[in-house]
Amino acid sequence: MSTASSLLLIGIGTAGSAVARGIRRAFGEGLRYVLVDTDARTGRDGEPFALLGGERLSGRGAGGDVIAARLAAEESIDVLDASIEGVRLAVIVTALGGGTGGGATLEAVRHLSARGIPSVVFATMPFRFEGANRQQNARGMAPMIEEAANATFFIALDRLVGETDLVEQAMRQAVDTLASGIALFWRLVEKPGYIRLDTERIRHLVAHAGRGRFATVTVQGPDRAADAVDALVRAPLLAEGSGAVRSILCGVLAGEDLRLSEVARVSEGLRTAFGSHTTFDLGTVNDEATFTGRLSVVVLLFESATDEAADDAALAPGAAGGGKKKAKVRNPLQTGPQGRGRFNNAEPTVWNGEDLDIPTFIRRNLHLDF
Ligand SMILES: Nc1nc2c(ncn2[C@@H]2O[C@H](COP(=O)(O)OP(=O)(O)O)[C@@H](O)[C@H]2O)c(=O)[nH]1
Ligand SMILES: [Mg+2]
Repeated sequence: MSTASSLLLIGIGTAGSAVARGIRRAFGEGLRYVLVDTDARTGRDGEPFALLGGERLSGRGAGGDVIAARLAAEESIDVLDASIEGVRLAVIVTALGGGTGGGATLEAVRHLSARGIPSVVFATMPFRFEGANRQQNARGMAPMIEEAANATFFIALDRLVGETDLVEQAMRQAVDTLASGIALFWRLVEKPGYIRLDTERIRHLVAHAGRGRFATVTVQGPDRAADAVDALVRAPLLAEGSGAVRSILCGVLAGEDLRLSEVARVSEGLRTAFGSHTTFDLGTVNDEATFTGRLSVVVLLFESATDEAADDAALAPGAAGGGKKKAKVRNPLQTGPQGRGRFNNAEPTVWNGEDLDIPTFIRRNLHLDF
């Protein structure tokens, strides 16, 4: 336990696990992670893997059914306990729109929270071409995940990838882009340079962060700091979102050629662009082998909550940690009605005698923190 990282990566579902694998590849050795799925095929030799719903689904997966996945996760989420010893912060990567990513993420977050482990969730939202059911399915889960997690990033795959013709290519590109971005975040925490942002600091920063936006950029050349700022200011993933930015978390990754003036340029540029009244935290990574000549910047923007007073209270010293709840959260994606109407357009499904068009939390009288 003493040598294990206190930062754990959790990939949930098929696509979530693919992204987690990509992060691990991009980061290199030493990243602590576990893959979680209802589908036994996701677990490969030598990989840490936790099977959810072994009894209920026999390792066959949830077949794209969020509710089946969620029930499976409810029953068996304790399997995560074998992977979380000494963990202080969990980063979850998941893909909404299918079954397990959507259904099991909420249970995982709640389980971790109950054990005092805060979660940062990176969740992809389906491509438009995947159809209305998947979109709706994802939008139904997003507010609940946002409410339960400490910090959430909803990443629209359409925005991440842009125009491509081939589905296969779009999917692969999405995994690569997201994985390399999150791997930079990992470097920031695990391979600190002159200005350190370790797990404990990040844990504190994200404890009450709420919904965030996330982007990375890599540039080179004589004006690389200014170019990085320009690119980030124009980044579609940072432009999205409705609320004002409350805090900025920024990592500058470079080789030993990193100049103080470049750090200052990035920091000033981001504050000017995204809000001078924000909390600003910056860390550096000096990785000569990988970064000499190049400059990468990873930016996490967190939006203000609807209730300033509650937000201030939530940020008070000592309030950080798992199990917290922000006072109020808006529908993160502003996508129309919440609650009962959510599955209206889904195909009717009857399973084990239950009408699955009625959301589980209504059928089962579960308490949700809306
Ligand atoms: N980036 C990427 N996304 C995928 C891929 N396959 C599926 N997705 C996305 O992930 C969502 C969930 O699909 P999947 O992972 O198969 O479902 P799950 O295993 O039940 O969680 C889909 O709606 C897509 O938006 C893939 O290969 N790459
Ligand atoms: Mg799957």
